[in-house]
Amino acid sequence: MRLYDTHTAPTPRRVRMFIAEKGLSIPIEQVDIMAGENLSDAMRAKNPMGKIPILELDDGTCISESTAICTYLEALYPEPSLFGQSALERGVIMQWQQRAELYLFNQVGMCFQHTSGAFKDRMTPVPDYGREAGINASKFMHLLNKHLATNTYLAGEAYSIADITAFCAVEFARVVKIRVQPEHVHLSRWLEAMRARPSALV
Ligand SMILES: N[C@@H](CCC(=O)N[C@@H](CS)C(=O)NCC(=O)O)C(=O)O
Repeated sequence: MRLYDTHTAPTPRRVRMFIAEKGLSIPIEQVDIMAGENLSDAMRAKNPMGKIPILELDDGTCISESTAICTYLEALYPEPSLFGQSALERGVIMQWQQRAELYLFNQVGMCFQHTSGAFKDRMTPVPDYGREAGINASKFMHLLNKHLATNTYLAGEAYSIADITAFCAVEFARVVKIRVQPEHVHLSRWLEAMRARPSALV
């Protein structure tokens, strides 16, 4: 097994953190997305979407989409569970995973891509769209702060993949100057707890 990774990018970080939380050791190959290495014919043969991360299995099968990679690893290595075990746990965790991905992670990503022009060699930035996405991300951070007033982690008492997704989004949001606000005491408490985990350093 091998993970194609870009160390500075937030999506592959989600998979690196997941691997660290599982206590796994998977060889990593760096791909320079700023230089467009992810867009080569060889990389597109592994992921036609031209995105990183990609998990390549020993038989050459490639799995991309970070949640799909984590789903595969969870099935192979169920402990510690990061997707939940009971039907209720799985449902609640996936609910927060989807919320964190759609309303926070993707919004931060769109804000970055459309306001920075970092990928203008491969897309047409629409700055107004990027700014709107940034506003959406900020709104979700307010919602998350309220939710974390009565929940240790996103899905309740158990740390899960939803925390990893939200954490990588909040950390990357600083690049587009979206920050946890002083009044976000609950979000700050959660953020510090996330930063204290060894997986935050990979
Ligand atoms: N939905 C995909 C998103 C992957 C993605 O957008 N990766 C970014 C890095 S954070 C990328 O490879 N960007 C390079 C490009 O767009 O050319 C996933 O969850 O894996």
